[in-house]
Amino acid sequence: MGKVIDECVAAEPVLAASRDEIEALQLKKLKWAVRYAYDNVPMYKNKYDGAGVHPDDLKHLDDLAKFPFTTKEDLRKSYPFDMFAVPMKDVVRIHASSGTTGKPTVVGYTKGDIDIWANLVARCIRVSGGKAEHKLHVAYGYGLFTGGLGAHYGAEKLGCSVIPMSGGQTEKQVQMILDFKPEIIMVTPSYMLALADAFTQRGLDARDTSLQVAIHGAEPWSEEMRQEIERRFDIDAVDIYGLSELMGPGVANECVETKDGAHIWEDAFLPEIVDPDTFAPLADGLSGEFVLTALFKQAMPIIRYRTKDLTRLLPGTAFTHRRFERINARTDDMMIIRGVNVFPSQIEEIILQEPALSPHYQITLFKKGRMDAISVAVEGRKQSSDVAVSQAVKDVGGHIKARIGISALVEAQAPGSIPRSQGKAVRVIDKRV
Ligand code: DLL
Repeated sequence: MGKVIDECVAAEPVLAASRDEIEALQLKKLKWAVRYAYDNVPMYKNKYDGAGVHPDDLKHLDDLAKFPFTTKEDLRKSYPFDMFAVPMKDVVRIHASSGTTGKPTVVGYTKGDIDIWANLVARCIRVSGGKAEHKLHVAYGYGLFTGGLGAHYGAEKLGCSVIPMSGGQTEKQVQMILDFKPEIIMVTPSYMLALADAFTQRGLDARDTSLQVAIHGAEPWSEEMRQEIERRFDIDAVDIYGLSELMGPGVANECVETKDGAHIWEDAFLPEIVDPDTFAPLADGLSGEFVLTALFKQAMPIIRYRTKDLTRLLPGTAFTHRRFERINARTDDMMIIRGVNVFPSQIEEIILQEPALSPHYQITLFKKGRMDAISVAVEGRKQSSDVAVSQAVKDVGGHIKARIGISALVEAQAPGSIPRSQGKAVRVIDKRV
């Protein structure tokens, strides 16, 4: 075991609890959570009564599969506060996620919920190698989005000196990093790459900054992107996962010493994988939709939430809490082009394997006559020759055809012209409607 792992386990022995201990703890908390949801939120009572299940039926962890799922639709129907289980006087924070369509989903927190959230994010920072003596630059957006404040409270809890920069103002971000010399940064991976470009534009080498660790999440990112970030900043980059419905960032985090996938904090959440078509539970190791239950929430209980994220559960390594495979696709980001199922991450993987291209890209879906068509805008790196870029463009088109089975119009744009993300990257523009 490495030093960080040892220190984390010493601070929180639950990270090394045996499977039996974890499952016993989960069962105890799960019984509480399901009963609490049933007793305090009419949506759960109606759903469970309708399905003929009752909190008393929960004797083993497997019994949870008898209970209906909770979906984004349930949250939308409860807009804004119908899923709150406590009176407003006990709610100390409200967040909302905008989503791409329809009403936002709203999440409330009691003081106790915020405390647990902060402790879990503090744990995430610790397993990433963060310590109380570090300065931590938060470039996730502050506001209704959970990223900024979630990271902030966790970092403060650990005792870090927090720099609450929020997203955007790229020039100022660079200046603050140069002047305040943070050791840690929490930011989306796509914005981290935009920051790398901003350093280069100023004639600076991003490898010379004080940064040692980046904690990236809120959007999918590939192993190739990790390597690019680590190389350009000469740092360790680790994965943090979360979603507002469950809490925010901090549901899971990768250990900096193993970098082999995020550990789900199983003392606070119960993960399941279900078949995305039949919704039947799947065993560990099999890929499907990630379903999560929060075992502690008071203001807004969440039982069996269908995240739409696709992954599979893996055994613990650094810690006994299970890991999951890096999330690079969602059930709702699948594009169907002339009958072929395509995920943006498949195209990203191909682009990032071309050394002459920058990691920035944008996919556009459009109509060509009655048929769906797809174009992919890529950029050459500044130092790449025109010949190398046009060969790379050809290769990307060829690989998309060969590996995915569709014809895409691949076009190179001038370096710097593809819009840079300031938070979550927009990878697909749909012009078909
Ligand atoms: O993105 C919370 C968060 C903030 C997580 C900062 C990590 C860091 P939402 O806006 O509700 O919450 O979006 C949640 O983002 O269901 C995934 O599809 C995606 N996502 C989050 N983290 C990762 C990750 C925040 N590490 C949705 N890898 C989730 C891939 C991620 N996708």
